Amino acid sequence: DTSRPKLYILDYGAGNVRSLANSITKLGYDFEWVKDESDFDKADKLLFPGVGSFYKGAQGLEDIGMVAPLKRYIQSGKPYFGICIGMQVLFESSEEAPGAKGLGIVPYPISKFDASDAGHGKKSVPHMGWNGAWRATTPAEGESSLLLDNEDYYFVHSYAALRGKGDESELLKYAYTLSRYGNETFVSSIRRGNVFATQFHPEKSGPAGLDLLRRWLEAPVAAVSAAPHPLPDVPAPQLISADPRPARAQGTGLTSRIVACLDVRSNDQGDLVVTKGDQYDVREKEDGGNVRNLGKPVSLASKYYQAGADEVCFLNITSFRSSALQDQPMLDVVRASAETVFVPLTVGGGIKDTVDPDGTARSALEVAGAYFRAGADKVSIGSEAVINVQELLEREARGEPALTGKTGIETISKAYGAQAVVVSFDPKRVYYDTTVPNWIEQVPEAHRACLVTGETSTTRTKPDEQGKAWWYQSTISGGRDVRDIDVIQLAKGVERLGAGELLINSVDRDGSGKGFDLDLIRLIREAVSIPVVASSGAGAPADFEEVFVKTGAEAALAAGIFHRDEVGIDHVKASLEKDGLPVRRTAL
Ligand code: 1PR
Repeated sequence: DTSRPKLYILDYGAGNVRSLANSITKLGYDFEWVKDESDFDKADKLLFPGVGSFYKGAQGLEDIGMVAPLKRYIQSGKPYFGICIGMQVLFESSEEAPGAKGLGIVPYPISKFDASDAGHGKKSVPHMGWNGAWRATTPAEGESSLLLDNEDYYFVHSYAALRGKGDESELLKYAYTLSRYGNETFVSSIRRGNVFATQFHPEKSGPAGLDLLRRWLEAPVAAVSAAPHPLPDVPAPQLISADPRPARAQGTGLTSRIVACLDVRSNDQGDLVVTKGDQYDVREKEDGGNVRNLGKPVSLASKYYQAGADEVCFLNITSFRSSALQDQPMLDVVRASAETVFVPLTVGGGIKDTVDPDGTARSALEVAGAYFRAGADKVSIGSEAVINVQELLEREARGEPALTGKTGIETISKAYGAQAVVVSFDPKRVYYDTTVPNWIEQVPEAHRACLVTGETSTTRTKPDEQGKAWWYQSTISGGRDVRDIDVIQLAKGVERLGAGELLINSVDRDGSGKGFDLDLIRLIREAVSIPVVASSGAGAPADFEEVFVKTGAEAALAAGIFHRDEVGIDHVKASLEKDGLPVRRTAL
């Protein structure tokens, strides 16, 4: 169709641009990737989905010689839509990369969120999850709206156009929406002339995000174009309100995030199936001990997206036995899921340095890269993280530099950003009988910070835990081996290595339906300033409320209750909303 505007996407190879491509295709549009300078002349509309870091964005563009052509494109007045880093590069500079220069279209700096946030509860950085975006200024007459005020969008970033960091007069001319994270307000999208850009990811924001993309794509080119820059000077507009979030005055602004998890492994016939264990045992007690089969990974992922999951997580639970890059079926599962799931996708299992059966060495970074290109937004690292932190602590004890820059966490975090690296914990309780005199002496000194004594916190398990105390030991290979390192050591260690989120399972609670291990989640949440996903043990909607309220976890994950259709995601969200916790609305 020659009458249709020619749409181009600019990619500098930094991360998951597959999702944007998938959402454009889903909306029925064709596009081309920008290959060289001449494509900027051919483009009628341009999308720039920046992922990674400001440095990667600015430097990545520089490396492929695209800085000047991109600037010319924007100044020509043709429509531009930047996403995340694709918004930030329009600014002058970023605290994230002091030497790197942005395009300077918006003369204002990008700054880091303050994790120490006063007065709104502890706030983790990155700002990761679903938050609102409210119109900053009164719409001009006849203006076509690109987004709706009462929707939530998916954000994942540590830096933003925070208010109060410089002369705002130019910033406010661009500010389209404001959002708030804890006590900090930032410009979450800009729109002026031909320039539109969002800090959040519309391609990961479910139906609301697709709707926004559709509006921009549908708008006739003339309606979203401008005369060549510089744009005519206008007085800085008045903000509608200094507080963009009147309805969510409490809390950080993020919704309580619900994650659906699919443990995937091949069954004895060699097919990938979604399975689910009890305390990590996935074989049927009867039925010849077959691997429990709960359905097909791609169709279940899509079902949970439709049902309103805020995120979908795949854990390839047996991949530590083989090389992930040889595991094409898992890559296929991610690729196919990314075509129908427009919320973040996490993939775990086997993300580590490996050697293919033919002897080719593969770094963790390469393995992760293959998943990102297939459509994953985050990778989750389990066993390898425990080993890395153990080695880190040993080096430190010997007085050597703690960080080598060589671990998977470090290399992936550097290349794709901390937000793309999740560490998955599989801790096991180590029990002590507190009725034995001097029992405390049996507890290794190093692990006493992680000791829980007295009553356990979930209402339903109290009777089981009388007379016991315990700490949480790290395990590897899906709980098969234990390591002499506790979860606090692990949490602090992986945070230093550059992890951006922690997924906290529990071998004791997995599949039990007894509720999340609140002591465990609380200990870890207090030890770090990155987001925490609570996992293992969800049995009823009330368990989710309990874990959010009592631990401050940013997200809660469940598997069994969703797979067995015992409790629906909508059910969990309705129950949270009834209790006054903010949730992303899920009507599709
Ligand atoms: O070590 O980097 O190769 O990663 C392996 C990954 O596989 C780890 O993230 C590890 O947690 C996971 N894993 C390994 N073995 C098992 C197993 O079950 N035998 N599954 C396993 C972990 C825990 C969660 C589960 C929640 C919620 N299962 O994935 O979804 O416990 O379940 P529930 O709501 O039913 O209680 P590496």
